[in-house]
Amino acid sequence: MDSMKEKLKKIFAEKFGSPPQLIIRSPGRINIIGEHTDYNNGFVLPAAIDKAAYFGVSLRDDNEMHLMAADLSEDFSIRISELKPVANINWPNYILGPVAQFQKKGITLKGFNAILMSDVPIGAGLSSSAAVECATTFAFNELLDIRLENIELVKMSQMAEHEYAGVKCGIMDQFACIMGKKDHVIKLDCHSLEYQYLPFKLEGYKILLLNTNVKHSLGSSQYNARLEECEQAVEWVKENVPDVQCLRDVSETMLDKYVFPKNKLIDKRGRFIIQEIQRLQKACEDLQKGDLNALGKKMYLTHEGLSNMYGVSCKELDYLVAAVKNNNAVLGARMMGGGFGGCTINLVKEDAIESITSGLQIRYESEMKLPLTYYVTTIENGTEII
Ligand code: GAF
Repeated sequence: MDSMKEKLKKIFAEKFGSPPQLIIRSPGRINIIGEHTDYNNGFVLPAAIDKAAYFGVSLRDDNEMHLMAADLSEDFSIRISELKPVANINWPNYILGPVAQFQKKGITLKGFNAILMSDVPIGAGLSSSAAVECATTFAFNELLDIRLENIELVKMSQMAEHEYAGVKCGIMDQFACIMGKKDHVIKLDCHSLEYQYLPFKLEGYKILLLNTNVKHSLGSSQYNARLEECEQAVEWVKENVPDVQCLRDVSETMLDKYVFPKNKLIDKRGRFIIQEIQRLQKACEDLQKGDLNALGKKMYLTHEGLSNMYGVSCKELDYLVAAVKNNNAVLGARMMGGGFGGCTINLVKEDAIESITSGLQIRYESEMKLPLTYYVTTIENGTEII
């Protein structure tokens, strides 16, 4: 963290003449279990991690925004009065989107200079975009002393993703990013937004992320398609059970009666979500009992469901989960995040990491024709000033 901060300060001073007024660290996230449940008003179990976006910013006297993505050596400028999503490059949208959210609240921002650096791998399913959105809302809330509550910043960052990145995401990523707490996972009820921090004690085990290096960008249209499929399932149930608002309110018996006869695919999508919400509740009990074995088994079940029922995996993710499934040193593994690429999350015995990764790298690269990268990650605090 310190070296990123020093590097950012130096680049900022070289580019804009003085160091930034404020530097924010804003983390990526993992999710232990509870995938695609957030936009169905279910529960999720995410945590903020050691990989993060770093955002240095200083106000200007005019209304120009001068942005730089230091890792890409790319610049971008626009006047605040001309704010709109950018079509040909992605990264400015994760800063412009949050700025637009302040404007929507009637809060006019002044111009600013900003530099972005990040060690959250892009397209790896670790929410590199939420990290930047949250860094931006958090920074302006501080810099202009706006005093919005953290939960408001979470919602603004989520809306930025909807409006400037075109992904109708749930609230999990931005919530985990801003609300993360060191060594704890967050059990979040995505309906009421009530949450609870559960200690995540791994004793002898580590969280290993295996990156397929399949960029999950293709997934954004499929992500929105899954959202619509879930809405369709709810609509069919609602015709018969008017109280139902979301899949959280639907039972498998209701699917049997009102969805299965109409469309088998929509039934499978909905059934996965209902089972996943229940699985998460049980997984939290495992965690509270310290039964990591039982938790791990549920992670494998989640993967099976995401792959066979929800249809958001890919051959590379399936390969990596299958490769560790019968290994006694691995308690659980599954694809993580939106899907169609990105990382698997694995709970692995610390002393087995070296042998697992070295063997797997060779096999994966030869069979999938892609490099396999990996990160041993830790759970850290959410977005903060550094
Ligand atoms: C992506 C989304 F941004 C989240 O809101 C969540 O739905 C996740 O996919 C799947 O659980 O990360």
